[in-house]
Amino acid sequence: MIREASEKSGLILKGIGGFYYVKTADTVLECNAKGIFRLQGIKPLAGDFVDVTESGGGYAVSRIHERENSFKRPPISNVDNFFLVVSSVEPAPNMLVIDRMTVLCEQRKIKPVILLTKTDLKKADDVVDIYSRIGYEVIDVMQDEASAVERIGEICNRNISVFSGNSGVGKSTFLNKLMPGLSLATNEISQKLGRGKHTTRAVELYEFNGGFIADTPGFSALDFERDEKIDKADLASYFPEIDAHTDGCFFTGCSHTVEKGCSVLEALQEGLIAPSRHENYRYLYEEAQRIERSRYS
Ligand SMILES: Nc1nc2c(ncn2[C@@H]2O[C@H](COP(=O)(O)OP(=O)(O)OP(=O)(O)O)[C@@H](O)[C@H]2O)c(=O)[nH]1
Ligand SMILES: [Mg+2]
Ligand SMILES: [Zn+2]
Repeated sequence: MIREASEKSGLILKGIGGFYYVKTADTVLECNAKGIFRLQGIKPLAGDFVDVTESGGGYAVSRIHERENSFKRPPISNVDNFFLVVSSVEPAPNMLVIDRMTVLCEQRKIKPVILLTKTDLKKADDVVDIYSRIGYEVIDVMQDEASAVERIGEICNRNISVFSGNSGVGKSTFLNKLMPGLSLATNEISQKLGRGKHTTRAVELYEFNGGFIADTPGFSALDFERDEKIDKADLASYFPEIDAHTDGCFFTGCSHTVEKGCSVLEALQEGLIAPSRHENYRYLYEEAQRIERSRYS
């Protein structure tokens, strides 16, 4: 949701090297952050709505208004729409990365939208099937570019949206199509590494359709360590199609991974749940369990 800026309050468009660029009602101010944030272990984020005060001849962020939500990767707050950008090839879809991201969105009560790129090079019907079946919107941007642009315009109207995904999937490339004149740097895939080159270096919000869209640095599958806490007891509720089948389980507290009389496992057998989704659920469940154990031992 876009909040109304004043002369001394506004939205952080970008934070880099200890500077924050705050869009107030009439301009963009380059600001430091007040020392109090560091003492409190809080870092202002792109997407934060903040108050600004004059400080030592310049400006400083003096208060961060309450966040509706925030992500660590990409570092951004107050997200309304999360576009998970997935390319069919270079890099090929990594279902575990996709499912980690959908879980983080669901945890924040955001329905992710999958933006599929590079289908001019290779189709990705499995991605379309798996994610549209569970109720996520999948937009193949190469299938019909004009209607993709129109649909994304509708979704992004007057709110804050983010483009996130592996390095090299084409986030910046598509944002350039969405906002002609933007001219974001894009880069070829490294032939040697077979992945993107981390061309985009910082999260940055751009004005679009009465709201803002963020381009973000890509991550690689290896980047995910344990920086996001997921409670294993809640994990099933972050997989809509698993959540829909938990009512009939024989055991209360069923983990839906191995139990007898598990209605989720039955649904999996019947083909109602995609094998990759359940496999990743299991993986994330076991990971959450390991993390919980290491925390309490
Ligand atoms: N054929 C084809 N190439 C694409 C498409 N989208 C992006 N590319 C190419 O993919 C490469 C990487 O695109 P970028 O837009 O830089 O990727 P990015 O996701 O912004 O990457 P980072 O900034 O590193 O996270 C560029 O060479 C693009 O031209 C597409 O739909 N089809
Ligand atoms: Mg980029
Ligand atoms: Zn179960």
